[in-house]
Amino acid sequence: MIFFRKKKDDSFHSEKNESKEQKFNYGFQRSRNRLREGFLSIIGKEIKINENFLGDIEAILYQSDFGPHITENLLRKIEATSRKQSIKSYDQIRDIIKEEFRDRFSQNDITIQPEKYKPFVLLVSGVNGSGKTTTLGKLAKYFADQGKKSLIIAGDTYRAAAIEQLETWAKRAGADFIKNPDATNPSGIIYDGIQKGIRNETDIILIDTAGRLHNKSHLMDELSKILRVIKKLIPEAPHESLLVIDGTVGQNGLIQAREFGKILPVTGLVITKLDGTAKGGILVSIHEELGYPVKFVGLGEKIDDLLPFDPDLYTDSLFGND
Ligand SMILES: Nc1nc2c(ncn2[C@@H]2O[C@H](COP(=O)(O)OP(=O)(O)OP(=O)(O)O)[C@@H](O)[C@H]2O)c(=O)[nH]1
Ligand SMILES: [Mg+2]
Repeated sequence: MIFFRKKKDDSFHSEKNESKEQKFNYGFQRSRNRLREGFLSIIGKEIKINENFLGDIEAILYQSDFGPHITENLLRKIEATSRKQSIKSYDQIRDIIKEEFRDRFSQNDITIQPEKYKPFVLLVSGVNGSGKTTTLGKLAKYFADQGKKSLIIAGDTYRAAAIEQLETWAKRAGADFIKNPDATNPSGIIYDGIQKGIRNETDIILIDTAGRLHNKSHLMDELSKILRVIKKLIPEAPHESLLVIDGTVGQNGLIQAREFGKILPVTGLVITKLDGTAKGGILVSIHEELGYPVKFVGLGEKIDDLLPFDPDLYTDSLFGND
């Protein structure tokens, strides 16, 4: 078992001090451009709500992956509104969409209250390559910015490179780090790590796990075991269990992710790589499909590119707010 404490390394932090509005705007740039392209023929022009027009809107929303349910709901709303008042502009359509999204996310509670427990234990899980390790590093930085002391546990004992990757993130975030390069399963290191965290009065313990596919039963069993190990030391932990989902994956990734909820008490989602897709509507689809709150969004590869999800900023970034 190897444990180190590091001073914060500032060289990896973004130089620009962008606001969260700017980050959302930048992260959803591709998606916004795609939607703008779709809406180009109606922006600034007088429109007429008819079947053709609704068909066009449907195609645009589909292309951005808002999914059939949400798209249909929006079309119905536009139609219903047009029966009560005349809809003549894109701005009015946009307002209807915004209102719908506001409703949809009104119950989306992103609150994470690390001060409620000490140590506060946060676990990440998800399929291979979804962005777990990166997210964990970014979270350590997020909590460090709030003056919290974190310990990262390298719970991915399958890939040697995973430990190094995580160690680099821990250094960047100024977090303590615990690993065991010789371990063949994660239980021991997680057990040791939590004990260490308790002893050192760490505020937050962040546990990384290996990527796994839902149909690999031994790996899914291992998740149950991880849960048992955590609970053995702190029965009410993990206080936060975040399922990390790649925002660029299709339905398959979603189906896999759903299986995690059968084993872990998932408390929320982190949707990553949203900067890498023009189909930003996928976020609403994933939320709808899995039913967990979206707590954070990954909008880039830098350490500051993980942001608490904000439905208003999300909608403004997609549809504009001018
Ligand atoms: N553009 C972008 N890339 C991201 C984001 N989050 C993660 N990545 C990239 O996605 C790739 C995979 O990230 P990891 O954090 O290693 O994913 P993981 O889930 O830990 O992978 P496994 O441990 O192998 O299952 C890396 O190249 C990351 O830089 C994001 O929000 N935006
Ligand atoms: Mg990883």
